Amino acid sequence: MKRIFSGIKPTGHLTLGNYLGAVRRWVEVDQHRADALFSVVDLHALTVEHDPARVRRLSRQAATLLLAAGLDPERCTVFVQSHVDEHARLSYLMECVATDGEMRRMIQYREKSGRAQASGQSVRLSLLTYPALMAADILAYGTDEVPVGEDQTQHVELTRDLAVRFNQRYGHVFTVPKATHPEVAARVMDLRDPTSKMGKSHENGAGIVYLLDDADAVRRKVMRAVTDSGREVVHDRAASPGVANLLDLLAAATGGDPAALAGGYASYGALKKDTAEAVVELLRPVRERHAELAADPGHVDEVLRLGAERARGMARPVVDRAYRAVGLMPAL
Ligand code: AQP
Repeated sequence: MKRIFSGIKPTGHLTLGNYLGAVRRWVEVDQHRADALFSVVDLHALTVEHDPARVRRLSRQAATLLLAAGLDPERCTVFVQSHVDEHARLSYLMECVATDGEMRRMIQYREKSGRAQASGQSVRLSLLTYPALMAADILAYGTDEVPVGEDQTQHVELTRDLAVRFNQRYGHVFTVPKATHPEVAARVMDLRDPTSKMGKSHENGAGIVYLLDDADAVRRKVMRAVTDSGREVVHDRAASPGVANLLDLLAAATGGDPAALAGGYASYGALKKDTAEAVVELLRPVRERHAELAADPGHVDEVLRLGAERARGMARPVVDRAYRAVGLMPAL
């Protein structure tokens, strides 16, 4: 059976981008077709300035939302990254295989370090080495596939390179994984700035639909989405990114094809209205189930405890093998 691993960072409230780009497919497809692990990758949240209490709160909320969205702990493993020491253990070996140059080439590093510097913050070393930890997350489980949004493609490519390099140098230890993406909405764009992705850590939330937004907030954000000065509804990401984004969202929420849907609209207003209602209906069951689960934190804790136990059992032999392969002496 195929092994799948993917994760989500508790750097902010989960967004519609996270849902359509990743979580929905984990729920509807991945957990049924493979031995799948899904993790709240909290160590990654420490690579930028953060409030410890907020990270803790968001980690629990993210785990609760994954269950609310439909991940079934009977079918897949849901856990928190920092509960499984093997991630940090293997990350160090990945740093010993990776080069400084390939880390610096990562788009996410360039963007986030640029943002930190622009706001007068120092850039954490862990932001640079982040892809080594992400490679460890994936490789520790002998992962075949990594279902992610398109923004993560470069990191998965680097993971592949590191796995191949490690295997060539030290003998075969790691499965070489590949990234998979959803067919529609692999990149959901910010409603107010449709040339940049909808990201949960962005400061201005006006263009971001959060999974826990109520129906009125969703409607308000979609109705205020930036379109353009034209009138015609066409699906053209280069010429009309805001309109294309709305069509992508509508298609992802209703199951249609974005270019075909465009033909049914004579105005941006009507498109926005239908998109808003489709998103409200898409998120309604997730929000309702989240409220039920949040009222029973003991249940979520137990799911995470069992998930970490299972994940540890899978990762430990792989990481021990990697430690032996590079020449480290086994513990006595
Ligand atoms: N806008 C998006 N469209 C499609 N997929 C997306 N993903 C994230 N945003 C979009 C996918 O969701 C999964 C988990 O994402 P993450 O937690 O690793 O990243 P993030 O939500 O982008 O988090 P950050 O820390 O808040 O980053 P920035 O600063 O960019 O906003 C991944 O599979 C991701 O592809």
